[in-house]
Amino acid sequence: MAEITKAVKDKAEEKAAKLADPIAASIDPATQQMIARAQQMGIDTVFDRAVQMKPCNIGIQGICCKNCAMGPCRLPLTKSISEGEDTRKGLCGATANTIAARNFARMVAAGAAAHSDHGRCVAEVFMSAARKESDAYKIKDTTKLLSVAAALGVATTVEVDGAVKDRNIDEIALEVGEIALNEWGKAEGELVYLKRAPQPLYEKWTKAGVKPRNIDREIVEIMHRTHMGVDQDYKNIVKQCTRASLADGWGGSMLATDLQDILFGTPYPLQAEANLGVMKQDHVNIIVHGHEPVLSEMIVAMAQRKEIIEYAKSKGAKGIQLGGICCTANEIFQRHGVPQAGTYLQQELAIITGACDAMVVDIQCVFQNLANVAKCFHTKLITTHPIAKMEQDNVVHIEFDEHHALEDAEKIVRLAIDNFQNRKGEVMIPQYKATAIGGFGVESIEYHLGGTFRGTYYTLNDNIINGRIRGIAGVVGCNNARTRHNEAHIAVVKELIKNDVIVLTTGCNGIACAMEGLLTPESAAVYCGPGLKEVCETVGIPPVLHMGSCVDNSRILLAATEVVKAGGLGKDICDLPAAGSAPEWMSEKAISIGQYFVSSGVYTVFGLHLPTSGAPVFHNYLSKELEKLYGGKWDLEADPIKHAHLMIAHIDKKRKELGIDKARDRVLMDMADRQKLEA
Ligand code: SF4
Ligand code: MSK
Repeated sequence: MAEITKAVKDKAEEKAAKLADPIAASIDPATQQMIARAQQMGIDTVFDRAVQMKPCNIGIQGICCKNCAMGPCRLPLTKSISEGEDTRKGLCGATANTIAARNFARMVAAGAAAHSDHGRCVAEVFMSAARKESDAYKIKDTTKLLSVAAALGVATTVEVDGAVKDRNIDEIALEVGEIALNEWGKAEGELVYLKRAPQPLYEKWTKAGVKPRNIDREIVEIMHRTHMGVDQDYKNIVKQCTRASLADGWGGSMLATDLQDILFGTPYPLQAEANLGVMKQDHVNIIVHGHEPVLSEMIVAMAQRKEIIEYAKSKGAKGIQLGGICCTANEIFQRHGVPQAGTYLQQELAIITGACDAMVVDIQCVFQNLANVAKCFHTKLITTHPIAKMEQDNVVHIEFDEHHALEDAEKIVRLAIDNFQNRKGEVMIPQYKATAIGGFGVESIEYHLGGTFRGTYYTLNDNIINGRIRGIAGVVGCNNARTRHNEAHIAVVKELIKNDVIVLTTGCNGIACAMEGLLTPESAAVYCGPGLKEVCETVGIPPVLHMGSCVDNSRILLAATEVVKAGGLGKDICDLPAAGSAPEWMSEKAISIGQYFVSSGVYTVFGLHLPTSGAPVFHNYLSKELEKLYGGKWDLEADPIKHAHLMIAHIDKKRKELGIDKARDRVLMDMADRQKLEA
């Protein structure tokens, strides 16, 4: 009997040991609460699966090749190899450098493809709007249209009888759409937007021979070059990584951002709330998850219609509560103030509340396990994109098409409303949420930090030069279940603002900062160093500026370009006291973003690990040699405080090179120091 009891106990302990510790899994109390609830209900989440399945030690280092059927060839890195001559090779003779570079390149290709295909979809919808084929989509922001037209070389005026007149907006929109769509597959030339970069950077790209010819071609060429037996020089492979990543950052992503702004409005600061606590027990809760605002914009519009709200009330709900997960959250937050329900790692947890009447997904970052979790509740899981379906039979597919977008959105919202009465079991919505201000595009930063007078980035530059602001950091990217949810995101950002570095954020870092209350002007008094605090309080901005979704990293490139243009901080992006970071990255898109940041002159630090460590020579090339070509380089640091200080050290180095390090020495005074002076 005693033995049976012990066996049962051992089994129970073994099972418990395979579950995640909610406190160790996340710093966020709402997340901890929902992980514990899932475990009590016997539903596994990504947090448990991360405990149960360890990553492959060879794959994680980037040194497993499966590019042909003679492999997979695995080239483990041992201590003796790293110290001596590296003779490792696959069956074909591919070296560790070749294998790691090929794997890295394929990540860039997948990431650039994901962002750029998103952009292509937006461009197609834009064309329908320009051709007036769609009732749902219209040219909303004509000011942005005119500025994008100028960047694409589309004339905005016309000469009639010797007089210059404004050109018809519809004609401009059509030409913008045609030129934009052409960027994906034009036969000759180079991407038009490359010329938006500072001239010295453009010249570096020209000299290095990395200017993208068209978006699709560079992605295809990576797949060709990394096929068995093609490019076997890691430096040459990295060259193509640069070209494809630039096609993402200065191509597909930038076009996605611009065309989205024209269709749905350029973001300006607005207020919302963030975290799972935004869901409401007595409302129909619809969670929109994925990336393309083409879908979510229609859901937002439909959920606000009077007859739809009345329909929800007729089913016993008090109204409709929308919430976003992942970059869809960022898109509808920055343009409509729709609350952000959570980050990438909270997607299953939104369903675990028992209050999610529908989760509507499109593309990228969507867990297939959502279908298994939804099965345990009443939640309707709705896929909407022709390229992103799920095999499970409880998933409903309602294909979204720009030609009948409003009808599709209505079908989806009514399905969610009809499902409200099907809730079963106890609803448990964690009572945690924070206020957040978002909507800081290139244009609104110019307004807030440049002022109405000058309308440029001059005031921002002035504050950097006088040292109140030490530098600029772009902190972006995903969560990763291999590390404590949001811990590194928040630690890195807090350490930066404590040291007077203003933070520009996108993606899931933006949501993490929103959940932590860092996207409010009031947070400056609590977390910032004296210089940044003073600027934030004077101008009324948060120390962390939310700039949107993953494709909106292109806004960071353009903001950096504006800082260069405003003068006094060098001639190129690499001259700026600025650095980039992705503390909890996980997606292939992050690698593409990292590569285009680096190739645009940004010192870029990733957290966790990089799939390069098994090939030290290749890793060294990325983290040292690339700087000679473009002024930016990769770095890796898992410890968030050290990570932030690597960025700060780089910022200080740039300040010194610019000769503005002394200015900062003078302003580094806290209130007590000042009071002493005043006395
Ligand atoms: Fe192995 Fe070479 Fe085939 Fe890769 S391409 S799996 S290294 S034989
Ligand atoms: S959603 S790519 S987890 S940031 Fe863009 Fe978040 Fe990363 Fe997806």
